[in-house]
Amino acid sequence: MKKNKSVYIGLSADALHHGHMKLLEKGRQFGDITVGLFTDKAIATFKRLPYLNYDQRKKIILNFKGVKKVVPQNDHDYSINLKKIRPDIMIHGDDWKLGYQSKFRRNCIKVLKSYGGKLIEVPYTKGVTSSAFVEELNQIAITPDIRRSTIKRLIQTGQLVRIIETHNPLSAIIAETTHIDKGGIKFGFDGFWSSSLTDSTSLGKPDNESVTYSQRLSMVDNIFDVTSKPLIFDGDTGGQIEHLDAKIKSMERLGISAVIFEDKTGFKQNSLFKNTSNQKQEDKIKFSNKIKVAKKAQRSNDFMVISRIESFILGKSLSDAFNRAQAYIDAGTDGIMIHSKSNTPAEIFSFSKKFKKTYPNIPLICVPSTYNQVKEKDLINEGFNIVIYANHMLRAAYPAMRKVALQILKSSRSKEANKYLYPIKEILTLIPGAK
Ligand code: SPV
Ligand code: MG
Repeated sequence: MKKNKSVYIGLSADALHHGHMKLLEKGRQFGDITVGLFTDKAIATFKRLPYLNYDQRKKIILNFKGVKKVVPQNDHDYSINLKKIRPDIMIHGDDWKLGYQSKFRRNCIKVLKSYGGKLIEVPYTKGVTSSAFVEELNQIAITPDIRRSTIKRLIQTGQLVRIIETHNPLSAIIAETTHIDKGGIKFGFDGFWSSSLTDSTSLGKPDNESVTYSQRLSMVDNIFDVTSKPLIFDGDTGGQIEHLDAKIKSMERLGISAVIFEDKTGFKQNSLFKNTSNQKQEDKIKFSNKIKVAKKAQRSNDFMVISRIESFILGKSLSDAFNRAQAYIDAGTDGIMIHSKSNTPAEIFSFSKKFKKTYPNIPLICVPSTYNQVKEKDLINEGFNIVIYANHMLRAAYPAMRKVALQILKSSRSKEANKYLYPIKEILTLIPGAK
């Protein structure tokens, strides 16, 4: 074949290895290569957020021999780009014959055939995967700056960001490493929630701001020592306004991505208590001022200050919640968390409908603890950007430990509790590096 053909190759180009070089070398033999570079969103839908963002990856791949052009590959189905670009040749690894990619292969073959294009399949390079490489890279090369920026990047992909509570490094390791495969797509948690409820409970204290930020941030530091995912910090009321500057600085320095302040005042109690008669919502203007001070304090571009609206918790109306959202947005907040302790999602959906009409681009967050029947696809339909599973790791651990303690007392030995326990052999080697 003469060397003047147009060639299309789809790549993520996040962690390049010799397998990719094989594809590019093959492409060069025929002519100029256009790389369909997967966007951050496209990668995030089937794996995790790439280590490098789109523009960084584009710069690298444009410098490879034979690559003349880079176009965004927005979808997993290359056939959409093939229709537009009509390359003479498309090159792909032969691994897509099986599994969830096979339907995209069929679509591509159909489109190529329609205008006389050709598909060349290169044998898949075994023993090296970019995903494993990126995960390893994240473990050794995560910096506070990179970690901090991740929540914003995740929101920008347009996917629902899935956050789970972690109250210590072990629960965070579980949150980071637990994945399932649903039809070839990897599902896991995108990040951690540092909950005032579970941090306080782990320390045997009530959730009333008696545990200090310093105590809680040192736990976050320990969590960050052994994980790579981003974290959203439950900032309670934020405490004294004069201390906000220092608190925001400490959070940013650690690599926390966002803080959520709740619009309550006075002696703070957990919002999920049945009786809220001694809980008081902050004045709208005063809370807006708090948000302004917090936003002014931040040093980085990517840290987010999110406002949590407690109107529904305190039995107030949708219009009260919405007016507050408007005021907090005017004050510069980066997102709104609408809280509810209703046993159905109707309340938060009434808010999201109104909110997203006026503010389609302001991130909206919910915490489905009491209305836990709600499915993520419904939250997506209602325009939510982040879901926080706010207390589940600790609520799982407590009954498990209590059951074992009771069993040992009942049996006067531990043999009967064995069925509830992780084997000694496994616990010894649970943490990577243990010998
Ligand atoms: C927390 O997890 O501490 C929260 C959420 O603030 S809630 O407990 O629902 O108020
Ligand atoms: Mg809390």
